[in-house]
Amino acid sequence: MPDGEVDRVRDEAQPLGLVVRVDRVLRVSERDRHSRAQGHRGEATAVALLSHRPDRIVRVGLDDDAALHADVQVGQHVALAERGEEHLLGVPALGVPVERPVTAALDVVRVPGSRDQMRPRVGAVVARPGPAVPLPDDGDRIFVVMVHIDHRTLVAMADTLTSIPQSRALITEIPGPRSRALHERRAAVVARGVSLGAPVYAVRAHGGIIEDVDGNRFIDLTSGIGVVTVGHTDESVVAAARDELGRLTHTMFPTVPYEPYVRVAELLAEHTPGDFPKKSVIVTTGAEAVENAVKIARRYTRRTGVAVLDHAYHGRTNLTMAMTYKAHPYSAGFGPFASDVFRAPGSYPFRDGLTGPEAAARTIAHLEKVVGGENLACIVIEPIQGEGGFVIPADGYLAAIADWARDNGVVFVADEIQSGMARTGYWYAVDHEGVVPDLVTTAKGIAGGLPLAAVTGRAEIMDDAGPGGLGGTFGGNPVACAAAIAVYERIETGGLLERARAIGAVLLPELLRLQAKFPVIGDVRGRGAMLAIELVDPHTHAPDAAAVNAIIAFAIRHGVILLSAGSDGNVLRFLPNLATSDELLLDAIAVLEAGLESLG
Ligand code: PLZ
Repeated sequence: MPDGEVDRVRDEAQPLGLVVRVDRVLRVSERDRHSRAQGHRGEATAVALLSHRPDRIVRVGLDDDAALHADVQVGQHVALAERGEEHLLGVPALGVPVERPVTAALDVVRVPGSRDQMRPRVGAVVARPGPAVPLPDDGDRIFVVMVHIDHRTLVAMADTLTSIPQSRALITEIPGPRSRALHERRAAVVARGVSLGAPVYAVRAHGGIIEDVDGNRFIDLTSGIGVVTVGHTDESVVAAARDELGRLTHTMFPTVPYEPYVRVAELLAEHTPGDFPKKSVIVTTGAEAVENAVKIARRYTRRTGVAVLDHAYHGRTNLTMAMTYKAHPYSAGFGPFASDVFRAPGSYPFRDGLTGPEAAARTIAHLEKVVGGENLACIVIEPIQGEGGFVIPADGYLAAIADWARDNGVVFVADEIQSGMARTGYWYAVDHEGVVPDLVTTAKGIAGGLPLAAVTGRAEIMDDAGPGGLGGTFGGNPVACAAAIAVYERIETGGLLERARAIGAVLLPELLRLQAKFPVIGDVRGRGAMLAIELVDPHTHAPDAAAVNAIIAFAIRHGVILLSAGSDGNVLRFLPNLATSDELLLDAIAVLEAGLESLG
């Protein structure tokens, strides 16, 4: 049987109608559930262990649930892992035509707790009495079915059980037919200004792998631009978000407050650099965090000027467009722009050859000339520039700028939206330099994929704005906060700072090896799991964006998703998530090497 194909040959021949092998656990989203039959009856999810033992139906229920002893019906609602099929529960397609009564569940999972806490997960299955059920990692042993239990709604959990083999697999040409069909639909209704990276449409993801609608599996070296740092669909993050979703979806914190927001602010205070009282405002997106940082600094200093650097990226809102370096595609034609934004040259060692102090002197001299330190509310700097090409300033640059800012009463804002939250092997990239900013923006990696962002900093600066001055409807949504709390825990207890450094230790030597072999690689740089190569003409050092684009196109055809960066588009960046195994990383390097070879 080809990889991943579902064998449903015998599913009607067996007493339980469930002899179906699947190659992995699948997700059943609300949307995909067949609601006709059980809509009015409530539904529950059970997990059937099919490991060549079609007689085992596992029911999941509360410890004190009398219904566990009642009959169940395992019916049509068999969730089948048809490769790439979103429509999981189409009854006719399954060839299980009639619901059949089942005399009893043959195995019972009792989950302690009250009914509204019932969130059965794989962990619950593992905890059942009897032989351990393998975790879904091996992908072909656990299977999700829907069972009816009278009028009870015991609510289901199937999407927790995501598991995708951690390997590349190319089933169709790239893009496959389903991706192409989706692309046609998209072209008719999605604005052209929303760019298109990979030409494949994702349907699920886990660990370091994204699976597309055609069943192809890709090694993801983008992490949604550094967002799912703890790994795709990390079990504890998904569980925390799901729990909170069912408990408290939204109140708006300034209207009716809740604990998870406070907890996230505590965690931010604890993990951002600096040993002084800190406060936070939690918002939803990175650009919003940057806007708020500027707003807070302006209010505190009673000044208006904002300093930013060449190659900076801070967002797409009106103010952050003005702060972002590159006009195309980010700001051209979208003006007029916010005023009082001043741009200065930064430190780009590969291109300017300056030491940190030299580059800082240049930045400072420029700012003093064009605006004057006394007119600046803040200077906003990415400690490692993200979209700008993973540019790491030369040693001592950030410290010199921070000193100058302090001496001039300028608020030093570190935009750590891409470089923060364990990405570089430290909580924040400034930690590498021992530099302590006044304000820090955090977003992307903080909530495992849910939208959450924050400004954190010195209490006296943060508190200058009065009640009502900061906030927004969705800022610090409870579900995103719950996910963020789980992310902090995963980073701390899962050794993920170390893992980020280990990823750097695996990838950097490989990239340096490739640099020695391919002169098109002008520079190799990065920290932890934030790495890049800059491609240039070997003779003139002119940026070679065409080579970057060719490699990205080659990589996707071979099952690896890569991303470009850089003001000249000539940087290939690597942002693997921290659940990506060394094996996957090295496999991706092999594809990169073949891509470089294909340049000829
Ligand atoms: N500051 C340092 O990296 C977002 C954006 C890519 P938002 N970077 C990825 C794109 O094409 O939109 C980013 C960042 C830094 C601010 C932002 C903005 O964060 O959450 O996208 O608003």
